[in-house]
Amino acid sequence: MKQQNKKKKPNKVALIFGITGQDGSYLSRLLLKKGYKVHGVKRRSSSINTGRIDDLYEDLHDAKNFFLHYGDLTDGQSINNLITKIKPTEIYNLGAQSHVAVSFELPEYTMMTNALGTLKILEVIKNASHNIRFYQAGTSEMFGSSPPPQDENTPFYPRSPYAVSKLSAHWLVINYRESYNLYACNGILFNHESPVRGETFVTQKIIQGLINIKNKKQKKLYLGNLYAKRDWGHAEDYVKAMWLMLQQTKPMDYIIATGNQYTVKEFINLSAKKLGMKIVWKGSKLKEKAFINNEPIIEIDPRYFRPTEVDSLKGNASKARKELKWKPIHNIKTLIDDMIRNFE
Ligand code: NDP
Ligand code: GDR
Repeated sequence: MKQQNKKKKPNKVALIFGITGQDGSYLSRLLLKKGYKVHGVKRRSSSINTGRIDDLYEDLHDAKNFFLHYGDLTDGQSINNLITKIKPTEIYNLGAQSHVAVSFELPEYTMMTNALGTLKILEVIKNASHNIRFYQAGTSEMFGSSPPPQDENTPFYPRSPYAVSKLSAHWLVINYRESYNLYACNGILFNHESPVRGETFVTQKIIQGLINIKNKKQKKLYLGNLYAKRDWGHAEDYVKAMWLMLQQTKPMDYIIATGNQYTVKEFINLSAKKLGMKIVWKGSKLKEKAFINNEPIIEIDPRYFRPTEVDSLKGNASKARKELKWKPIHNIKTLIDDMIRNFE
């Protein structure tokens, strides 16, 4: 009788670096739903940094399937200790200094975390006594100035310390896969957003700024390059692709993108329309401004320009659609709706 009442233990154990970030919070939810034990690595910080997963932790306290541990990608010993103790069957490396503009200010830290951090994980996996499948969070930034549409065969031309660090991690994954026969995949994900997107990334900054202006809590929004083109998807769709990559017979690298492209200015226009804000653009270059009732609400601040910009990204995810059967459910409009709904 006792035996019958015993719950079946999940045999899949995931370890997520970057669990406190946007993607970490979506991926945790997905894996828990699939019956995984989910372990996550959080950094020590002076104020609480688990806001995106706190509800999850409380809700699932009784389920005993969700665990947080202190660690850091710059601390090889902590990575070794965690992997040895937890014995994950899958590791997702989403941890990174992920802000492109900040990487110009913190190039060394960005390389240490994003490139060397990945190397440290790969070394532990190489020496582990059991098989571990590995997902590396690669990025469309690695294509940099290679013209769109970008796919798995497009040459890389990174344009920031962030992109260089991610490209270094990308090649480390390939090299460890070929040298040591590891099941390790690079997901080359194009921009993806959500209601829990960091506040300094342009989509969240625009939506938050417009809502604050509408509610008279803020007068103006200052932005940089309005003409950069991005292929924006929804994080909820993109974490499914991460999981799918680790469920195949052979490890491969995949592009994940919507195939649609908008400028930053178009993203503003779509968001303003959804919010019922009638904006009018006037002027050009640094003097370009958006007005409501002749009051300027958006202006350019050159401080937000980057030393080198990535002008145009648009991904071709045909390989993932065909081989992984990956299909996004969101589009730009449902993404914006979702991000706005979060403030209601
Ligand atoms: P976030 O910036 O939201 O999250 C990054 C995560 O990494 C956070 O949990 C952060 O911790 C953690 N982290 C930062 N530095 C370290 C460190 N030294 N040691 C351990 N953890 C660290 O990024 P996203 O969720 O948006 O992205 C996830 C990954 O995917 C990142 O690697 C990013 O570069 C990559 N990527 C993202 C895309 C996107 O459009 N979102 C597109 C393509 C790739 P803390 O919360 O304490 O800061
Ligand atoms: P990105 O995203 O650099 O593509 O990297 P971000 O939202 O920061 O910038 C997108 C584009 O908008 C322009 N821009 C501004 N950007 C910010 N952050 N703030 C502004 O005020 C502003 N004004 C204009 C930028 O110049 C850029 O062209 C994101 C990150 O999530 C990376 O980790 C990830 O790898 C890539 O997406 C794919």
